[in-house]
Amino acid sequence: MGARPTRPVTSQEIEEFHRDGAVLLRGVLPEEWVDVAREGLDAAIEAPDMLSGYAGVDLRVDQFPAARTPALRRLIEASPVAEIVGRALCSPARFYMDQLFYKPQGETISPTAWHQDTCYYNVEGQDLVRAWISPDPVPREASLEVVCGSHRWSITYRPLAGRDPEGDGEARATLERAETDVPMLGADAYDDWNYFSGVRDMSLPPVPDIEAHRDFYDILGWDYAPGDVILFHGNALHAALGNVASVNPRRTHASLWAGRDVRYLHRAGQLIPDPVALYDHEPRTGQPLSDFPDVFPALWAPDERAD
Ligand SMILES: O=C(O)CCC(=O)C(=O)O
Repeated sequence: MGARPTRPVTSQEIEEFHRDGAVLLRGVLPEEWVDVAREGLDAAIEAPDMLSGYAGVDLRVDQFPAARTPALRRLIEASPVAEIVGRALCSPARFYMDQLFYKPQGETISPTAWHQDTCYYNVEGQDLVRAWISPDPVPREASLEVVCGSHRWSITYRPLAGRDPEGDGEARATLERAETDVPMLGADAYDDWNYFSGVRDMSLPPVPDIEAHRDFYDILGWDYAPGDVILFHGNALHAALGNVASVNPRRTHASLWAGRDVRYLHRAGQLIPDPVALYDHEPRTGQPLSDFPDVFPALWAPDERAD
């Protein structure tokens, strides 16, 4: 069993998460775990690997940083994050993968484009949730935003981060650079994978231009303080504001968790590779993630028996 949250997640907060697709849980992560997050993020930022890349000017994104960073592994396996997620889902919390987002301090902190997470992975289901934490204070104008209720629109959008490489020269240049500059094909399992594969499924609709029509949408956002956890649904459209000065870096750890109904779905386009250990299982579309407990362990369950 992991460490306990500073305080219980309330039934109102759980209701808010399911209704809106996102909730800010104030002060649920004990300070010692904020320190572990900081230690892990700093270590991972110092040591990029073949899946580290840039999703914009000064926006570094790493995939699976906990797999190579002991402090982040501890955060996943022993911190209260699994319980917090499980309580929100009312389900066992199965760890799927994690990412880090690093934006250095400076005159203009990078924004993150509007996107939805589910379409980046070979999974589908209603019980997918992100736990977003930072050891840094993040004011509303540089923090995460979510389109309220968008997790219930039943639409899977096309990656990449809402930008269409067919019509967007900047996005295409980023992808081409990623293909040539980033030596990401280290693990055999990733030999067939590259960033272009994620945008090949042109049957998916592009993300609407939310930024240009902000007044039309109900956009949630918060002033974030270390110790808070933002939970948001895998199908929810989200982004982060930027283009403001920041005196501190914005180091973020975002872990993705699956509840009972999440299944493997082999997508025509996949921007983020499967966890490397999954390749040995040759998963089939429709298989529940609980078929692969060694790859996706249930780290918390409502009755304390990890199923
Ligand atoms: O922190 C950010 O800027 C983006 C986070 C994000 O897209 C995610 O956690 O899925």
